[in-house]
Amino acid sequence: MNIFVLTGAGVSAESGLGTFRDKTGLWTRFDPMKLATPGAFALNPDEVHTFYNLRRRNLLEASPNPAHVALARLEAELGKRKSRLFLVTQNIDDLHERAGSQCVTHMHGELLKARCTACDAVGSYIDDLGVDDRCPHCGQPGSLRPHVVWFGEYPLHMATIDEALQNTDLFVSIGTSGSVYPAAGFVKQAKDQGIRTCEINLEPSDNAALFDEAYYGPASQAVADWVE
Ligand code: BV8
Repeated sequence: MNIFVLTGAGVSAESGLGTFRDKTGLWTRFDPMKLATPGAFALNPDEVHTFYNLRRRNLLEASPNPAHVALARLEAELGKRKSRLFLVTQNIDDLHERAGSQCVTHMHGELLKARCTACDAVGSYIDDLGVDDRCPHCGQPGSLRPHVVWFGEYPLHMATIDEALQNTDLFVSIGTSGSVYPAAGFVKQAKDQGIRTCEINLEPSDNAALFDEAYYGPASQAVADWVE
């Protein structure tokens, strides 16, 4: 039994990381749509770096919650039964890994990594990033950007994700509003292949109608209950 799990900001909400479209938190001051784009970075790299430096510092203070732990347990359990959990996340935090998940596909990149716009090298980076930082690989000054996928940029690992979707028995979407594509389109892809679909969220998402079953409530409770 292979399970495909897609997670979004809701799975990390109870770890204190902001979501995008809820009424509280970081997003009341920043508009991710204006800051998470290549155009914004070209125009105003300082402001974009500040936006991600704030989130990186938040992340370093945060810890995984029972939802992340339950998914790490599920991965181990399925592995014992020669089955597979394919975990793809829209989140750029490392809480799935810190909870023990061994195989996490970050389709929107990773906040604790930086990429050099000169030599394309990607490396882990936990300090504040700034316009003067030098690439540790090629030495080029001012060439580092957060290794995240902005709006208008192509998500990562799409071929791997498509392949996993072809070999799945159950599709589960956790903590996502279903408002950002192509991630929001995965559930329709699964349904069109006759795969059973399940949503676990605080409330019905934009594409709630596409799910065969749904469990609503805070992820730390709802995901742990579902994994049980
Ligand atoms: C692209 C990284 C070309 C940076 C992010 C159709 C097809 C393809 C593209 C598009 C399309 N239509 C429009 C587009 C363009 C665009 C897009 O989708 N725009 C939207 C706004 C309409 N998409 C893109 O630009 C993508 N690239 O299209 O490339 C292409 C074309 C075809 C095929 C492939 C590629 C790139 C998008 C990636 C942008 N980068 N993040 C960063 O983090 O700063 S997106 C960012 O926002 C997140 O990564 C995430 O994906 C999204 C936020 O969504 P959620 O995670 O769902 O978070 P949200 O706050 O919305 O919802 C939280 C949910 O949790 C809520 O439902 C809430 O109820 C729930 N919740 C809250 N608390 C809890 C909870 N649930 C449980 N427990 C709780 N405690």
